[in-house]
Amino acid sequence: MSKANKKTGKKSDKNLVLGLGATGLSIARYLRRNDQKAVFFDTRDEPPGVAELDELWPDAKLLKAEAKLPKKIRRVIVSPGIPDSHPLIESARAAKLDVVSDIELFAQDATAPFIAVTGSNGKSTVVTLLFHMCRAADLDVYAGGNLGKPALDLLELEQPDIYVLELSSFQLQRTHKLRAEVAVLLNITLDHLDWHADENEYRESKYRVFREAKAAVINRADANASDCVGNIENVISFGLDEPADGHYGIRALDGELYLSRGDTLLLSVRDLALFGTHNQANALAALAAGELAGIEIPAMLQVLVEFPGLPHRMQFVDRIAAVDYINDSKATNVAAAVASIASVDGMLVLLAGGLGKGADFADLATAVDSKMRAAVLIGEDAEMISDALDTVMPVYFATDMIDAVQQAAAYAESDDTVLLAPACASFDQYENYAARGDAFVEAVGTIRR
Ligand code: UMA
Ligand code: ADP
Repeated sequence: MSKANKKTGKKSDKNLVLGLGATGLSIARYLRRNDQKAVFFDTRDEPPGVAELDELWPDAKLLKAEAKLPKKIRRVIVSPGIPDSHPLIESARAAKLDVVSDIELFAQDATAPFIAVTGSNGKSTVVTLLFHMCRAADLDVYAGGNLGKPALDLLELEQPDIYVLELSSFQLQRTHKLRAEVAVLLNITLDHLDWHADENEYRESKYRVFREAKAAVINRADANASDCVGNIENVISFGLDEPADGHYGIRALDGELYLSRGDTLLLSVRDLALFGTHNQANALAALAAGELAGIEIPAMLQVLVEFPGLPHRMQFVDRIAAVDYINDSKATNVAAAVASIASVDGMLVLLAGGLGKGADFADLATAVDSKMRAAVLIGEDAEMISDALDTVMPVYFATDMIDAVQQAAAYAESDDTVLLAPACASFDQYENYAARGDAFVEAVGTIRR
């Protein structure tokens, strides 16, 4: 219901849209389609979406960076990149306005069921597995959200049988109602401490995925998860241990490990196209979610045998002079980098660095221990990572990606791996993780030449 201004009695009828990136533009398109009023705001001098907004909404009002909360605002719709500490959000909350994410609007309007996937790591992989699993089961399916295509843009398309959404903590924090057909929480390790008020807020935002869900997938390694799904009837767990009846896990037989449901062996991990223990966990989570969405197991197993993984996730780049080069640019936090290091056999030269987002890099030092030939560091928080690593391995600094790869090639010995697993966001040097991964691939190319 619209709020009314107490003094004038006039109805508040406008939306305030914060952020003009991919999400902001999708919100603009949504509001336009729904004939709603809006004013726009972005903190940047030249927001990326300005030209497109101009075409889409020629008379759109774009507020200046230092603007105060305008009058007659009914609702504030916020892009995920803007933290809650922003003064406009604080003013909006003080004025008791509704502050929501694009996902809140999606959930209100979606007429087909959706699977919601969150977690600190593995989201994109699991969402993409589920997308292919739905396709293999002949379902019309769209995937989006944090994965890339903003959720509201999916509503423009013909109604599918099901949606698969990747949700970040930023998006969940401002989502009040999420009636997911299946809600999946993959794992929680610390990340985004530069955005969230504290660790607890980050964790709580992840658990919000279960609010109002009809069915849930939880990780057995997360001791708190089962408390958050007490009111959900259908809950399936996954984990790397042996599973109880109706749950997913790993069983060993004659020295071979199998993805299993209860005591039924489903697939040898050797037949999984993805590699690394973390991807066994991702495959099990996808199987559990797929089951809850009604997909037959054979169709899902076929996908697990064929899907090689997304670019920039443990992507083999080249083997040069008996050294493997692997691009895991999407390892944007410490836990992800630890998982990728763990999945490499033999010694490695780690290429890391970027924006640390307030992380503690001590865990990286503990995890890498005896596997590391050396680390080559780039980016804004290179010094901070060096402080954590230089007691356990030789650490070198590089000026850019080409310098980093050339140094790494010089330190690597025969049969080593040079692994880009930055443990950091890329925004200090690159547009995004994909641009950083591309720069790595290009730099590896310069060694071959
Ligand atoms: N920004 C400003 N001022 C503003 C608005 C944004 O400086 O007024 C900055 C943000 O701090 C951020 C960048 O601009 O550095 C992008 O922010 P945004 O909210 O405009 O982002 P979008 O372009 O809308 O993209 C977002 C997601 N980005 C973030 O959450 C930072 C994309 O996920 C997502 O694909 C897209 O919506 C569609 O849903 C990317 C991401 O990095 C992959 N996500 C984080 C992650 O996975 O770790 C959460
Ligand atoms: P997200 O979308 O959550 O960032 P991705 O599927 O894109 O997840 O994987 C990003 C990186 O996280 C991978 O390159 C890998 O290093 C790491 N990773 C993936 N799955 C897991 C997992 N289940 N546990 C820990 N780390 C993981």
